[in-house]
Amino acid sequence: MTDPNPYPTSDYGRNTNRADVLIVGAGISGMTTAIDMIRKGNGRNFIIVERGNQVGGTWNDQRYPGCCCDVWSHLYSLSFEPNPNWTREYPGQEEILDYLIDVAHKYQLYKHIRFNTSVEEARWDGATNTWKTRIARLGSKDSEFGKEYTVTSDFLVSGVGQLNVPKYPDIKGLESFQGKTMHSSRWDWDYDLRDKKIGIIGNGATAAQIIPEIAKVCKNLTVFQRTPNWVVPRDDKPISPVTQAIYKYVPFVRRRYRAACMDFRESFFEIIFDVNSPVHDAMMSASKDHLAAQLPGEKYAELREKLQPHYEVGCKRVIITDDYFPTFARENVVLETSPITEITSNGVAVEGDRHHDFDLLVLATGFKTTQFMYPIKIYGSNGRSIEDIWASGASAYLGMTVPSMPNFSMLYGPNTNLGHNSIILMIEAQSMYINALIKKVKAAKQQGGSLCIEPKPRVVQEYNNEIQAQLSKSTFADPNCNSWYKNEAGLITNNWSDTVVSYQKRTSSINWDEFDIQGEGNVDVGAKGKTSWPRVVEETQVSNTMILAGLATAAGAVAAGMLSRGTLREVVRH
Ligand code: NA7
Repeated sequence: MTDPNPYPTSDYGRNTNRADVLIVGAGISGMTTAIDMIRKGNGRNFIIVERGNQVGGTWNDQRYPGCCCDVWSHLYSLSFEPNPNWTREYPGQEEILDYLIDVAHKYQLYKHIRFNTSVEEARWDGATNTWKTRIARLGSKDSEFGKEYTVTSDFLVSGVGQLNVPKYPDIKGLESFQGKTMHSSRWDWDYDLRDKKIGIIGNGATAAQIIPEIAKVCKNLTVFQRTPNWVVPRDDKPISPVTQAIYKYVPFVRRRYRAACMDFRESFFEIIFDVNSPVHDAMMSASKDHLAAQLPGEKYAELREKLQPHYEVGCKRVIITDDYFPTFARENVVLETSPITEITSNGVAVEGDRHHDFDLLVLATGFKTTQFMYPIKIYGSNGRSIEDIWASGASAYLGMTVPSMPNFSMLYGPNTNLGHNSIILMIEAQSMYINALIKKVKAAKQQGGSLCIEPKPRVVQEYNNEIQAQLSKSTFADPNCNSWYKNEAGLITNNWSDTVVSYQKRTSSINWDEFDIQGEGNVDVGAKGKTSWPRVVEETQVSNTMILAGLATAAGAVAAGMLSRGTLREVVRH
């Protein structure tokens, strides 16, 4: 008998483009989902498509000077891939990217990833219970094989996140500027900043990192601020080689430190959800004191007034920095608060008939955050588009699943962003939940069937009513400020409404009654219609006092043991 398939092929058909799971995006979300497939027994039959040329998602895109994370490095890492070697308390972009590249290598993710590849459109095929996803080849040689192809998968995962597509400001004349223009997330390092006149539009978390760096080298810098931000001290410092060694060889200490970081950050939740809490007041005072200390005296009174926000703290992302305010004391830096009227061929005009000339215009104007999945077109059961489902604002059950979108999940989707803690904690919880959904679809396939699983619209509606009611009491809802957390209608589509721990608890089981499940092979994968798994416990479980008491007791027991052995030896000797 002749072998019908004499050439070895990969499970995740490289040439046939057939896989159990298609993951869109090789950032932290896509990587974590893929790694959990491997770790949780869902196999390696997955393809990851990535528009960029490297893993890392936002950490591969944000290459601007000064780019770093505003969450401590030991908390901004995967719980199952701790990194004792972080060199600073707050990690820089390149160090985070290095970490993610190492993790991708460790789990051999590169062989699954197709870089320079863009998802154009995904359509659910109800006849076969599969997704057909149209992929464009962006690389020049690759596209000689054909500009597009289709991947067929049983499950589709979006890991594109919320900070993926740059938002260019809608300002008259932007196209007419003849100098160099750069969006912050598309930095051109070949452009020499020395002796240049630079304008930067925006003063959010990104601009606050760029401004101190470029001010040091450019001729002059004008910062266009529309709304001031709450800024608090950062207190970043290197982590010494000795401390790194302790974290490496005494992992308990590192875990303890991470738990302490987690506890501290979780306590910040009250700043946003209880304006009467002492921690809310403390945050406002810390910010005001920071401003007064960094720009002191009468000389800077006018500057301080311009930089002082007049809305609830937490409504916009609080900025954590020590070098932002002092930059405005530099001779070569100007804070421009008059509204921009127009961008001209050689600069920016502001109200009051004034004009600033520039060589470079930096657009630190954020991302298209409320148009989740943009610009990918997705059509679910009966051809219904996600745009149609989200006509009045994006929403998803637990931020992951969407009615009429079978066998589909998102990470870092609607209402899962945090104002107070590390997003990686949320992503890990989502990845485990999504892997439980994938497991059920795979189990049906192994039985020779196929399933179609989507959340019940009533469940999703009730869930959204609940979280929106909670969010309406938060500082995110303050009508005196706009932020990337809300859509144009003012609906908070981006942020989670509670603590990380509450999200972890809520997403550590699936109640299958909450889903419409159709098709053959609906294998019971859990007890009482529910599948559960342990959440990743990050917070402190046992107090330091108890640990010290435990250590004292243990030390006492050891000492007593040694003493009695010594006494015994003495007895034997005599
Ligand atoms: P953000 O936080 O969305 O900030 C965008 C900034 O750009 C903000 O200061 C805006 O002013 C300003 N902006 C946007 N459009 C305009 C126009 N048309 N005119 C003037 N100013 C404008 O983006 P970032 O990149 O800083 O940060 C995003 C997240 O990335 C951050 O929170 C971290 O989680 C990482 P506004 O405040 O709206 O008046």
